[in-house]
Amino acid sequence: MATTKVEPKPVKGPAQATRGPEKTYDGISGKQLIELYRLMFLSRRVDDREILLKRQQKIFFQISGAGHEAMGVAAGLVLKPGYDWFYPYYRDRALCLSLGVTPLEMLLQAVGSAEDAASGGRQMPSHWADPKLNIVTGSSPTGSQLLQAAGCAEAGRFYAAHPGATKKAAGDYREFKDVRFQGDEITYVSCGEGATSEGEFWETMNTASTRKLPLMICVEDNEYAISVPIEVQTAGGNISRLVANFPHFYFAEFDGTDAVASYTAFRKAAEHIRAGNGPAFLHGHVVRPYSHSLSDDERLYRPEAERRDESKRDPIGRLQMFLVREGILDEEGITRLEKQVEAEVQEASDHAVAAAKPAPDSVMQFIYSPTLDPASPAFASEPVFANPKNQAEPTIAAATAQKTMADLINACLHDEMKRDPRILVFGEDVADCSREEYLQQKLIKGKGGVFKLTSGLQREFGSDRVFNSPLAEANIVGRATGMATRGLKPVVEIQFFDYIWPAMMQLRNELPLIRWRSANAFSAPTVIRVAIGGYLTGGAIYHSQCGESIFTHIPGLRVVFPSNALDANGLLRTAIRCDDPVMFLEHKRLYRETFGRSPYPGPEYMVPFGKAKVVQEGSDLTVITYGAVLPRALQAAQRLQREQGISVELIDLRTLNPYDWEAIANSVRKTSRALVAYEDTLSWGYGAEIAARIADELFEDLDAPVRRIAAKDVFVAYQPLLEEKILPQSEDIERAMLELAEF
Ligand SMILES: Cc1ncc(C[n+]2csc(CCOP(=O)(O)OP(=O)(O)O)c2C)c(N)n1
Repeated sequence: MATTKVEPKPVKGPAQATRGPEKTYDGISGKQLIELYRLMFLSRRVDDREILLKRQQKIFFQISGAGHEAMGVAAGLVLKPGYDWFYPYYRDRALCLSLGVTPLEMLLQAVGSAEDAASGGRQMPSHWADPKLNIVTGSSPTGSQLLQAAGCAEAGRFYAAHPGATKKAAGDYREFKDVRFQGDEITYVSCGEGATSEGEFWETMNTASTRKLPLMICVEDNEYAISVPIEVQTAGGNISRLVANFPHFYFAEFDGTDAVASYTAFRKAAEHIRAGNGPAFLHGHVVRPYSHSLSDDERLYRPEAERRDESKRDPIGRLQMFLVREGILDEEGITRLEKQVEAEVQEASDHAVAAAKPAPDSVMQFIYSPTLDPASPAFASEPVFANPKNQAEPTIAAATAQKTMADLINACLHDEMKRDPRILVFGEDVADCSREEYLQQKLIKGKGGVFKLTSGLQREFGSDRVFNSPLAEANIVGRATGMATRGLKPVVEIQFFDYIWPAMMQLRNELPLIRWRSANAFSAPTVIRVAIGGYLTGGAIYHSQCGESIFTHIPGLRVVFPSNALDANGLLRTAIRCDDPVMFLEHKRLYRETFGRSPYPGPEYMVPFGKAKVVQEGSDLTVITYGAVLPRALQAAQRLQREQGISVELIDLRTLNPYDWEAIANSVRKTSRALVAYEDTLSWGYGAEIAARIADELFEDLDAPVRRIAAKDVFVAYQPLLEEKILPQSEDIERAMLELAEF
């Protein structure tokens, strides 16, 4: 159902006679002002209707856009749906109505209907999404949208500079991505003044400024974040004052309850951005007449007098008075318009309340791509090692040389970047050299990552595709998410697993959820390479951590953990070509290990996800492991075989989500004994889940308890003697194997 536009008759009277029909208000015509008023009133009425429905228990949550309407319609008048991109805050109902979201669509989300195109009943009301209008699925964390919007703005800029990258290609994620860009499009993102206290807000300001992004950051300041007032939130009580020195911005601070003043600010900001001058920061002062949400009662912390004073600034009352005063619309016209809006909302509400509810069985849909399954045979290919006989003499050695895991990850990145112009690599220190001229003048060799895994990528593919990020992990993951939403394939690096935590909001609540929470309307397939693990003799507490189970616990995120060079190459290629977010864990100790080296397997080698490798067949017990424990377990198994004649079947999981249950079950059915070996702390670690499932589903097949061997429940200490005691060593694994075999 489309919103019906009313055409109220403008009042005829002295005001119009003297000013004439052409009078405009900073370029807005009387007719446009009437339409703005209609949208604002419609927005308020949809809020009121939701409040009624909540009281009738027909919807389950309500948060209003009341008091913010003038800024919303002003932005809507300036920006273009389906052309510009939008990351609206939950109070942006009026903006979304202006862009073309209908009252029915809003109410379908409120009732949680199957017909809710924004989320299929998965998200609360006011969590906007519409792929046709370029309104990107939003969430509830107050600041995470900002960094994603920065990434979205960067993507548009990238496509404008590299239009060839937009072309579709068969056989990988690109097949499912329609990429659109305009060249001068703006990305709009908004938040409340409370959300400006989040680090992600400041990270976004920083990146918008350093990269001169076409980003419009809009702060809707109603002076309260639930019950916390502005003076507690913002030093000095005014966010505009604090951000005023960020270079390249257009700044405006204005009365956000005044539709014309708001329009002026948005119009000028859009001109600045479309001209390529950089981002804009728009700070509008608004009001919040309806408490924070229906779960809040502001009378508990705001006295009557303050609320009464604020009500005088209600944007709807203000515009109504303006229309009458200027002779644009009389009382009768206003009444007629409002009646039409009421009827429209009533009709939408009746429809929404009767609309189909989602099928409970649909809950598992769209956690991952429904069209591209990285566990399928499409992602299985054989390595093509160079045949020394076919090689010219000097290259024989190079082609057949045993390469390290670091070499083959680097080779995969080179191959894939060559194949796919949409791949962007960024992170801390990943570039060869941010100061390009040093590279050009051949003054330096280049860095290419603290472990050199990205070495030479910037040199080969340029600084638009390979660049350093600021030292801010949320910045890396948040921007990558925004870029991936626009069809790019960011392959980003988190320098040390130990420092991934600033990105946790993005990793837990955003990236892996984009597809599910939008019922497949959006997706953000990103690869996050993370250097992980200990056994470093000196790595200590903050350079040795594991913790993979924290990420396998996140629905929507694939987790990969290779143990050798060949697997790392093939699994990384699968990670890049698939259409899901992937966390690619690279064990630092394995980067340059002699164990598990391999010749280069060619540019098409892929290992499917969820397919374990039986590293050694055996009959007495099964050991399930992955990562750097694999070579230690192999050593232990070989010793046991030699010295005690015990035959161990050793399984390398290779990917942790999905994981190969079939391989585990087949082996345990054969050996009747299972040991899960992992490097992370024992309790609540990844192996606990595997052990629980074996105990549950293979109980009848077992001749012994399911055992685990892992690190002690403590952080890894610096002194090698302590580290050795804390992490599971080959001898510990051997002892655990022996005990289990003898049980
Ligand atoms: C990261 C995060 N912390 C806490 C919350 C709970 N919460 C929801 S809205 C809100 C206040 C937001 O205030 P502000 O940004 O000023 O926007 P307003 O609601 O006033 O428009 C809080 C604390 C949340 N959603 N996200």
